[in-house]
Amino acid sequence: MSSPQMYVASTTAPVNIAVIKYWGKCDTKLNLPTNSSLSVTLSQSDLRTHTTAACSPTFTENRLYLNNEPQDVSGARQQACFRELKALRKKLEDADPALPKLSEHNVHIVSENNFPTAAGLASSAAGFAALVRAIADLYELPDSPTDLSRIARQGSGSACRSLFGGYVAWEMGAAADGSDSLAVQVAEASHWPTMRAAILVVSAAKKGVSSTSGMQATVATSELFEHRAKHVVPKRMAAMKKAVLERDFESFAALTMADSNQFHAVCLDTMPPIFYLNDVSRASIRVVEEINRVAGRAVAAYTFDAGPNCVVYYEEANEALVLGALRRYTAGVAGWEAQEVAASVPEGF
Ligand code: 2P0
Repeated sequence: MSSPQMYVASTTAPVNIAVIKYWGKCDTKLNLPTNSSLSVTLSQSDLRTHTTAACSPTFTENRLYLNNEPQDVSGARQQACFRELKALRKKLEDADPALPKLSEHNVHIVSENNFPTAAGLASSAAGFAALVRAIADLYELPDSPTDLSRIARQGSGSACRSLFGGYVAWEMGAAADGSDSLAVQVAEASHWPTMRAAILVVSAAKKGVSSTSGMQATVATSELFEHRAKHVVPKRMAAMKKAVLERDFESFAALTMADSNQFHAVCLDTMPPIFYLNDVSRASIRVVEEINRVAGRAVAAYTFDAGPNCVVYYEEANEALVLGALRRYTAGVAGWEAQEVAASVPEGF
């Protein structure tokens, strides 16, 4: 008797770091955001999730392992991804009866991050993007990254942006069913080949307040948040796209730092307040401000997500200046355990 066939596909997905931040949902089930956002995808050689998806008629349930630990797959987010991808596969099978009926099998997923998980380093973004891409490859789906971004978004909002390299916008959309809330590439990484990012890992510990619960508390309690979503972000999205398309680093830097600061101000305006930055994060802001003051213009831009780790964008020509100053100043900060990752932005994929 021949053993039942197992189908396998592997992929990697990169981390993205937003320069215009996503924070707040108007639909928690579909992960529909209250504002659009824009991110830079970082090099996969430095930060990525590697994921293998397999299916077989012998699998009795869906399973997911992350860094060798079994994960709960009964959550609505994972279920939404499995369901939508299976539905797309089922369409292919209905159109071509010769195709194996993979949509009828359970899937096993094995994922591994090469960076701290849930420490505000966008692990859920790379994680869900890799999960969706791996299953899409397993099912041989012809769908574009933008089509798949609608599914990845339901796993974790920021994951929709990790299906592209380079500079990526998540357009919030207007449809109640989320059909136009998706990621589009603003520019390939190769459009701005001199862009660099350094990550100062202030803490690899798991964050105290998850993004999902933090943003819900913000939506419920912060007035500043409403002003930001309605009156600030739309203008910044347009200005950031222009800065990227024109490779205008000074505008890119000013917008990036202002948006990080406003996101953390909105966190502080939440009741009870959310503190993602710590003393070391604030020290790194001062270092970047000092680098720019001495340079006489913005040559470095800091940004922080839902955690204390600092990402600094700069251009290749200023690498010695920016990394040298960061090393020099941070060496004197008590409690600093920064490991620095110089991560170039990757070629498009
Ligand atoms: C961002 N962050 O744009 C912002 C900036 C954190 C701060 O996207 O609930 O993990 O899974 O949709 O995507 C983190 O939020 O939240 C995030 P869910 P997600 O990158």
